[in-house]
Amino acid sequence: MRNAEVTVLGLGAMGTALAGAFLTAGHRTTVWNRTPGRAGGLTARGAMELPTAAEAVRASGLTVVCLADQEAVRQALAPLAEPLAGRTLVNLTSGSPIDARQSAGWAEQHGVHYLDGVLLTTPAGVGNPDFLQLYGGDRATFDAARDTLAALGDPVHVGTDTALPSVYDTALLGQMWGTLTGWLHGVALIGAEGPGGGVTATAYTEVADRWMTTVRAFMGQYAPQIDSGQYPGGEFTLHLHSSTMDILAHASELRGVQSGLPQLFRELTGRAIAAGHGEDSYARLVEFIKVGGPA
Ligand code: FVH
Repeated sequence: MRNAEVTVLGLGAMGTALAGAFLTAGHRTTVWNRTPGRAGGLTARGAMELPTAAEAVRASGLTVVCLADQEAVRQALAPLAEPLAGRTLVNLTSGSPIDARQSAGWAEQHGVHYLDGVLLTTPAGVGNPDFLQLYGGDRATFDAARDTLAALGDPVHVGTDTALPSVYDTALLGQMWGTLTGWLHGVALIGAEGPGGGVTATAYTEVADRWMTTVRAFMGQYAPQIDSGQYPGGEFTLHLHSSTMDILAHASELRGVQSGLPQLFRELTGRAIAAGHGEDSYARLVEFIKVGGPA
């Protein structure tokens, strides 16, 4: 839907990028910022800056709020219940699942259609469909806003629970840190002096990037095992994982690499094998990661 009306509350680094992406997509964009004077580049591109948040909200059917934190959102939204009533509010401010539920409760109380969302990118990536943006809330509300939100990237509805995007955000960041730490361990290991060492990070990463295809294949194979609770080990059992982990630990020790990862891998796998699951797949370890899993 071209030339839709959209309002952006907050012109920090992220809010400015959001408003810019809406303008690039051809949407009539209204902006407001607590401190005036932040909209110069945007008004030069056709954005309308209004002096109060209430006037800005009234200018569009869809408002996106992206402020420093959820306390700022609460402060900014408090006087906006009446102008927001019947309109759609999308909250792209970082926060906890509890924050999301509280904002959704406030919105419902005042007849505001609400979506909570996360943008898994920095301002530079806003508008790039390769970067994830996840939304939680009423599906019809999402469908109505989807074409406008598509200006920011590729919007994905993860469910009607408004707390979901926040949990996805932190889970995916945890996956990113785990993957990057494993990659850094590999860079340090193969870059260290010694037989087969001294390889540059760039050279190693050309191979490591191709290896991620295999890692993704394992994720796709293990997800249904986790959902079913059945973990057939097939050709790669925890016993085999364990023996190859010993090689990683030994090589890391010899080369002075100290990420703590070999110890973590061996501790987790050791618990599962001690509990009798040595013939199971690596996915069995989820039972030892989950809250309340076997100690
Ligand atoms: N920047 C990033 O890379 C990350 C990417 C992922 C998402 N985060 C989250 O996005 C939210 C905004 O982040 P930001 O980088 O745009 O933040 P700032 O540049 O510091 O701008 C903050 C804006 O918030 C306004 N503000 C602060 N307090 C209030 C308040 N009480 N009432 C109204 N507005 C408020 C501030 O206004 P001003 O100081 O200019 O008057 C800015 O517009 C954030 O949740 C990140 O975690 C960014």
